[in-house]
Amino acid sequence: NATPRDRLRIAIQKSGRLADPARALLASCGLSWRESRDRLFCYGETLPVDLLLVRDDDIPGLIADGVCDLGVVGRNVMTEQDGERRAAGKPTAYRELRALGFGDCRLALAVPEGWEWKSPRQLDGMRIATSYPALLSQWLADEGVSAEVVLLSGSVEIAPRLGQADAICDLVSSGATLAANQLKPVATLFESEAVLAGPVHEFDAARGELASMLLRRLDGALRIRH
Ligand code: PRT
Ligand code: ZN
Repeated sequence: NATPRDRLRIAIQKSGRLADPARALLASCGLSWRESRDRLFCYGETLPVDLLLVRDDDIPGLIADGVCDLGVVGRNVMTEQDGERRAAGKPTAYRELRALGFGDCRLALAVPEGWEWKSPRQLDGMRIATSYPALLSQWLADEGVSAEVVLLSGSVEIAPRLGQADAICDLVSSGATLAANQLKPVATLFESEAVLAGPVHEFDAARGELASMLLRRLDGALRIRH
């Protein structure tokens, strides 16, 4: 699919929670870049490793299509999109190479504060709003619950107050957003952090050597941090 390249291309989030820590981590591996004027592409100076600055949701697809070789993305996004690919009959196209130790959060099921929570079976016949339909559907199936998944791309936490859903399934870190919306977490579906993602297949020779060197440096940088 992609044209042969002897440079490695890494996709990271352009702006958002993972943007600065991703850059800082890669810089601590000895990489530096000359930024292009549109700030979408950063040309690697010390090593032939370039950055593509994108929305986090685009990162797994860029790896699947071979447009990028590696990406820094939330495990939540990677696993959700893998689930959506499988549901569409497509093969797995990317895998987690390293956990990076930042961007920690969990995907949680939350219900109105007034509910007395006993078990997932309480959700039978209910509507649950989420931006993570594949992860939620898998969990519901595992728990033997039949509920309606309401897909929302944002502002999931206000869905119960708007009458769009009875419960929600969303990312939580401090829990302040849930509390502000009179919701309480009752189950954790998935633990997440930022990961380095790569393709399931091996790289060709030139990029393979670059990728191995980068992983060695990354392991060194991660060891110092922990
Ligand atoms: O523009 P782009 O699409 O790239 O950005 P985005 O808005 O989709 O992503 P962004 O920057 O919000 O999040 C990027 C990644 O950070 C996520 O995919 C997660 O892997 C990770 N992350 C870590 C989080 C959180 N913590 C988090 N708390 N992502 C989102 N949240 C949101 C959550 O959805 C909820 O609205 O923060 C709110 C809850 O936070 P608390 O602290 O109130 O519990
Ligand atoms: Zn996003």
